[in-house]
Amino acid sequence: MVELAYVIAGSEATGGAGLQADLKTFQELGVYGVGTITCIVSFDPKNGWGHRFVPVDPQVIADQIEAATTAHDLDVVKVGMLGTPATIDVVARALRGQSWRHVVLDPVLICKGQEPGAALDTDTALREQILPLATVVTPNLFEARTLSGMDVIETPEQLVEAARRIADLGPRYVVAKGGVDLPGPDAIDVLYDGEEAIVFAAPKIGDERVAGAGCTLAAAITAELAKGASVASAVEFAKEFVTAGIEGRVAANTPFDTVWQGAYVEQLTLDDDL
Ligand code: PXL
Repeated sequence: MVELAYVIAGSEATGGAGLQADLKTFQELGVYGVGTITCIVSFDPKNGWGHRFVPVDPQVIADQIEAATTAHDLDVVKVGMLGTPATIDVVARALRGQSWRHVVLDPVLICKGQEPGAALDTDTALREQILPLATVVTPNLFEARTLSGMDVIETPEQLVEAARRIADLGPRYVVAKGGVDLPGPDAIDVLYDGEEAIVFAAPKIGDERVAGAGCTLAAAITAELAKGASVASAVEFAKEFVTAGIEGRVAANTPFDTVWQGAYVEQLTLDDDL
């Protein structure tokens, strides 16, 4: 029987990030994906591809969660962009309403185009209501700085310290992502499990951010956990999967490329043919 993975996240209209990237990742990794939409992001090509952000009505989010969790016995969920305190309230209530084997939180903090004031409320609500429910959280460098309260994170050691501080806020496992933003030749990610830190390093592929990398990494971790992997092996595999997706990235008319979730399986097929 196929395993199921659930995602509660925003729609991103170009197909590069958000729920679209999550569901593509689930499909590539052989799990049956179920998705709930929290908000709709439509980049604006007339305005520097800035974010246009529309939250879904909280009752409609609750209805979607009711349909998804009643139709299926779901025990592994990824939480992506939430976007407003009202959305966070309704998602936190739903998460508390049943037990989960894993809650993987991609703590998407701000979205360009949102009011800074509203974003602060959202950050606080995410930290107070969702973070303590997460078993795994995957902050990027900016999110790691915000959640840890550390102004400067420039070395792998500082990234480990940030992961420790974020673990103190509730989640058992913290995957802190240095990505292209941490200085040095390698893309460094840290997995902290409450006791020890494992540092993953892979040579950076270019020095530009590729859209959808964070979403895809957290979704790949979620899919692997759904299939029964340990957190450490899920994270290690997810990094390989995203690295392939970045290597095989899709160019678009946007100023940034996007991850191709099909690249990992394509590479495997090529290897088999040799
Ligand atoms: O990559 C972060 C992200 C997550 N979710 C949605 C987004 C974005 C970035 O654009 O639009 C819906």
